[in-house]
Amino acid sequence: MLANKTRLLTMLGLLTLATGCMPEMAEYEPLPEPVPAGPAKADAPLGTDSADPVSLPLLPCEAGMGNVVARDPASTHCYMFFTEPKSYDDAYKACNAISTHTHLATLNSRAEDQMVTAMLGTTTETWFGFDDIMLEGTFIWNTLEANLFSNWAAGQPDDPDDGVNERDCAMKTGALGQWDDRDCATLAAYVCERDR
Ligand SMILES: [Ca+2]
Ligand SMILES: [Ca+2]
Ligand SMILES: [Ca+2]
Repeated sequence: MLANKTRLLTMLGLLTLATGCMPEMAEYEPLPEPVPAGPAKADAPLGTDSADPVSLPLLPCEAGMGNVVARDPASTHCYMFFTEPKSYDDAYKACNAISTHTHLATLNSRAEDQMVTAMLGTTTETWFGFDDIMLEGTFIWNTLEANLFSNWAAGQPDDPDDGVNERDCAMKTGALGQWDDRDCATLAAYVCERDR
């Protein structure tokens, strides 16, 4: 056995001498010169520069699961609607657990609000990320985005501020998906938004 192995190594050595190269044992290639920064980058074919965030492919919306998934073509944000009923707090945590850039949906414009309403089907109670838990009467987005739009149903919000009937979390309600402040402990469907 050992003799066979020695013979094999000898043959390999002769082969190497004959061909002038040894497979799998080439000298280490020197590292390529660093690519100079600046205008030279423009010569690289599109989509090959992984350091450029613009060229990164968009993650598929389906990666976050959900019962209904949609992408807003304008903002590229993904919306994931979950029908499993949760409290506002648990829904908030469930959205945050999906990824760093995912949160209870923030409905910052009429178009965004309507797009999400269209995802809900026959579900008439859905949490999104708007509450006045911190300061009664002052609703803020869970992302702290600017407060530019609201779609309260007639007579809402109607928290009596009596210290008993707390209604601190906005819920999309009814076929139109208009907003109503409700008890945050109420179990309802919820919609998450992934910014990127
Ligand atoms: Ca949003
Ligand atoms: Ca309230
Ligand atoms: Ca209410």
